[in-house]
Amino acid sequence: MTDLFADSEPRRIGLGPGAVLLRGFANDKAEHLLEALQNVIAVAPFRNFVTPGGHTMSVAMSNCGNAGWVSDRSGYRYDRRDPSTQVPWPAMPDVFTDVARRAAAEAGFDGFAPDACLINRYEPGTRLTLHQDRNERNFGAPIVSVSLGLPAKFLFGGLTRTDKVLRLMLEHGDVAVWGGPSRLAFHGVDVLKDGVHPATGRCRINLTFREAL
Ligand code: MD3
Ligand code: FE
Repeated sequence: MTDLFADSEPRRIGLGPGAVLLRGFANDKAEHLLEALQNVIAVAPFRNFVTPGGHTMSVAMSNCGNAGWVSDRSGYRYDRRDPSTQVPWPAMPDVFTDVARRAAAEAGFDGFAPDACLINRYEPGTRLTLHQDRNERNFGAPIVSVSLGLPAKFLFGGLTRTDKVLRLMLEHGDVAVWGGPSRLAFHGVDVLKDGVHPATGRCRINLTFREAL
């Protein structure tokens, strides 16, 4: 019997200390994730936050869970409510929590209990500049990210802004776990190339799960 995948790329790729990429981990749940996402977005639509510096972010964002990441002229923070309506963020769908917990466990982080999911929508031409995620309460917990739709070039740096940056493509169904010393690494997403994906159309969706509160 010929094994078509015998020499293919590994499904599990170590990216750094505590950082693991699980290629295609969410493939079989992608449709279910996107269906649940529609219900979240119906209550808390995508919007472009303004940074403390006064720039409007090109990536459109929403949240679900007990807390959501928000930004305005006064700073970045987690808030239990959507600032545009003052209504609590929609609950995290079970399929979201399930994928995040299983991926974290696969990477060696048992008991991951995300209370916040930031939802990023990239359209062609949008990008996320190099940054650290440091608004969460507990840096001991990892961040789990799920990529859906169009592929993007992800930039993974070190603990200082000027460290050399690893570039890799994140594709539909890929899940990455960022824990341990990699939890505070600089990272970003290069300008999204135009395209159409059967699952999402002309965009990329990224879910990031956090223990924020
Ligand atoms: C490495 N999102 O929402 S996900 C973010 O693709 C964010 O939308 C990107 O950066 C996106 O803050 C990247 C991968 C990721 C997320 C968090 C990390 C990588 C990380 C935190 C620490 C180190
Ligand atoms: Fe980030």
